[in-house]
Amino acid sequence: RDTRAPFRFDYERFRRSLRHPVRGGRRGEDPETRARRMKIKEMMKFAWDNYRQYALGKNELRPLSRNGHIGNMFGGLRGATVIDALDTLYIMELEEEFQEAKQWVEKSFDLNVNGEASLFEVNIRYIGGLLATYYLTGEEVFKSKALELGEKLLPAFNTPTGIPRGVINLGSGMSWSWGWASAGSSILAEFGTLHLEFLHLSELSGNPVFAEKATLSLSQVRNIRRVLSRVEKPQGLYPNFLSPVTGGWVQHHVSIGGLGDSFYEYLIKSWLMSDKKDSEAKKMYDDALEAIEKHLVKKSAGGLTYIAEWRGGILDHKMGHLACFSGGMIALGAQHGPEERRQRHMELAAEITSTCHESYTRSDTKLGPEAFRFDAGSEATATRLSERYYILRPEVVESYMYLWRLTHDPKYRHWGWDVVQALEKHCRVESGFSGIRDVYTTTPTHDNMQQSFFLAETLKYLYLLFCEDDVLSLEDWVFNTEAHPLPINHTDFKA
Ligand code: DMJ
Repeated sequence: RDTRAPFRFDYERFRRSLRHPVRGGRRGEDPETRARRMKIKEMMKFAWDNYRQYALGKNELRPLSRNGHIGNMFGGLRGATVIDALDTLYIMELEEEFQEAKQWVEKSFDLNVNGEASLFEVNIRYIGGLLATYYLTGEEVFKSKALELGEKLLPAFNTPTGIPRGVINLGSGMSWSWGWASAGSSILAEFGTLHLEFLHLSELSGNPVFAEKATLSLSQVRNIRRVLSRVEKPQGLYPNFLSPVTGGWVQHHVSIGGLGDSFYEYLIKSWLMSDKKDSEAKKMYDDALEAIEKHLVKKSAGGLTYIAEWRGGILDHKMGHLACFSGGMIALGAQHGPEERRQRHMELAAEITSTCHESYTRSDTKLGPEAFRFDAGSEATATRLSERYYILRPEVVESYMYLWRLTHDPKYRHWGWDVVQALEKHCRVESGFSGIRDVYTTTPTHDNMQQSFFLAETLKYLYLLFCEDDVLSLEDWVFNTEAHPLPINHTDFKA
């Protein structure tokens, strides 16, 4: 018989451990900054109101046909936009809208579903969104839903190596690899993007039955590290496909963009979230970045710094929009360590961010394409028709936000404001915001989709760019890869 008293997370103590009020408290900004922030808040309200009116309970809004989209990424779960929007609504003090979203979670968010979900997407959007909203508000409903859903993800780890497979049936617990991933492999950016959320699931588990599982979940993510540190890395690089059966690489494609991206992000953020105690994560990040600098960072003929992709030793001179988060990540990681390294990394971060900015300014809409290249005479522009679209992605403004916070160079706010204006001009339609099919025409066709990450990330990062630094301070929070803030564990805090 277990006689231990059930664990209860001490929320009040946690709040006292924060160094800044979550929504900030500093004053003194100029009227223009405030007006710009208010404009972004209005955009969020517009995106939310239209979703609520036409698509509440579906996963995304289709703003042209004015209906909802469900898709097949979330295994029957609904309300991806609600969960992704919660913390942004809260931070922006859209109180009424936050209450609407909360009520939907309380009354309609059903976890008893039976469909095939992406472990990664459910983790970053649903678990991340619920955890962040719990930490911001202390409302139990968000914690209990996060824990319940977290438990449903655990069977994906039942593989010979403990490296989870990408797809899980949330009802049966059966899991398998993506059909498109070579030879039944798992994806680096997917199994490498669980650590932050799973640590918090562990931390919060109050129910002894769940605690047992959560402890298990903690060891599951630790095991991922173990497998990765053992496997040989070609030139110190991490390929994107790994077999969950043998623990060996399946294909030698390396990318800091799609398929690889957030694995690197979660290494440096795991270290920051642990109050700089998780030195294993820091070392893995430092080593990986060193290999990236050595083998993938290049300068174009026109002087633009970019990070190429690597295919079995051959460079592909291409950067995806997704890879543009790396400016922010490298700047964040540069704050620590010897001065020479700090300066070199801050420069690299600024140069990459500037290249990503160029990919925006060189288009007719002033929004960036899905991928841009540095070959055959092209410099930061898309060369293929299939790469000219923009789906409201956040990575470029994410880097502006970090670079602004870490340098206070006003150009980042100017660049961010240019994006706001371009979004208003080309993506705002009568009933929401839509992606566009070609950034190189001023009369673009809309894709009829308001992605949930537009509310979770793009609008949140833009808003934070025009906030004082104590709103979701980087001293208290790390953002998960869907921009959901998770608290740093202040180990020196005495109650
Ligand atoms: C988001 O879901 C996350 O930022 C993820 O890490 C990458 N893709 C989208 C946004 O582009």
